Amino acid sequence: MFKKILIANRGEIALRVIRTCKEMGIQTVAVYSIADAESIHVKFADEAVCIGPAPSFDSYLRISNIIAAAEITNADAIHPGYGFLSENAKFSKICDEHGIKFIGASPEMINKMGDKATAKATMIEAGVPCVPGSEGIIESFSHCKKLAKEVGYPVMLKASAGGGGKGMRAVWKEADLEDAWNSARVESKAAFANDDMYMEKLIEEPRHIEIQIVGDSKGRACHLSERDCSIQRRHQKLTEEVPSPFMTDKLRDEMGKAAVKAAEYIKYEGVGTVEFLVDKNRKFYFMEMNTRIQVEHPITEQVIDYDLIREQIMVAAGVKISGKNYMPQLHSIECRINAEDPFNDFRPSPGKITNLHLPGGHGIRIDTHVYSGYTIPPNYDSMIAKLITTAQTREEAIDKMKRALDEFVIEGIKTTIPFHRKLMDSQDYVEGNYTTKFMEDFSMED
Ligand code: MV4
Repeated sequence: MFKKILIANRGEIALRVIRTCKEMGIQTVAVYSIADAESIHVKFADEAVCIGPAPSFDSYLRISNIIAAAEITNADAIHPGYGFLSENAKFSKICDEHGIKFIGASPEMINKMGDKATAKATMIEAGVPCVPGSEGIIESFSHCKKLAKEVGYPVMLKASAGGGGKGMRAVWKEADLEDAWNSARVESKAAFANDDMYMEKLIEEPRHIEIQIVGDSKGRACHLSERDCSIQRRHQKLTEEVPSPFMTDKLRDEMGKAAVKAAEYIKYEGVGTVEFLVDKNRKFYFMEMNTRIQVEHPITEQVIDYDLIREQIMVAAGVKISGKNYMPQLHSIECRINAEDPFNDFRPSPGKITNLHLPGGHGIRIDTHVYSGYTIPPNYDSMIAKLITTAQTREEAIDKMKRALDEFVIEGIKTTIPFHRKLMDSQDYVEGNYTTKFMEDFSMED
């Protein structure tokens, strides 16, 4: 087992990893930028190394500084958390070259799943349901036009290097295809220095339902049920829940089997997530595979009483997995509390927290790094806390969420608490009647 793990991240996920390391008797090293000198993960770690100035590019993304921190503290593993370098193949490779265990996917796996067209071709080989469309990259516009006719409008153009909606265009008729093709490639080139595109039949009003999987070094995998992440704004998840209100036992069994088949086919090792699009007829299609721990992992932990960070560390240390599939025994909802103003187009609202009261009580979990007097720096992601409620039924979990949101006090900055409180009163939400289109019609106005 590792003696010392360096956490190459910040905020709530850095604290989350430090907590599990402490429970496992593993020493921890925090890295921090100058802007995070007063951050709680620095205080809770056994050691802390400043890795650079505020901008992520010069600190949390600066591989040389992170490796140097691992070397001077003699860390034998690095946990990347999510975001930053968590799915950076070059970082994974450099860790290997320095004899430091990267608690995540291998460089080959990251590249294979990071290239969306390759990932999809692999899933087709594995027999995992995929959206009908192009066999790999589109070679030219004339090829694109021909493909769209075969697939049938509406179609979705997607950037192979993309993800999270960048370089993606829905095209409803041929007259719009060329502009979409050109603008998507320009956007993809700018964002990823790569403009390879692929095409899929457009799935209208899909749900985003993802399956948590764990693979061991023997090529076996199991699934830990689903998470419904359909409520998103500009491809940013706002709230997630398990079980999905759209799920049936049959669908869960089929999606769980498909996710395990995907993981075993690629011999996936560690904790991962297989994302699916689910249409109104409950047909599901592979969308993407993520090789990192996800922000929303706590709701899965809550319903099956399972520490996913511990699992990541154990698998990375070569300990084999239990191999059991898990069905949700409870209902859990996560609301992402962001330092944003929902009454002003969710614009960021960094600054000093002058007063903080965290909700508590039975079935309440809060993953946060903030404290009263903490100043939220403007340099990073706006998420400051995750409020998670867990109960026997969805109704009880929603009621608990309402009570917790009413109790939650954060003064000195604007937050999305009022948005979540209004969401919990929305009839469509309460009835579980929502898709990825939900936020298009949601308004904070009465
Ligand atoms: C789609 C789709 C409809 N049809 N693919 C969004 C980003 C990336 N995860 C893929 N996405 C989508 N791919 C086909 N063939 C609709 C989306 C989509 C979406 C998916 C999940 C969650 C939120 C979304 C918001 C807009 C579009």
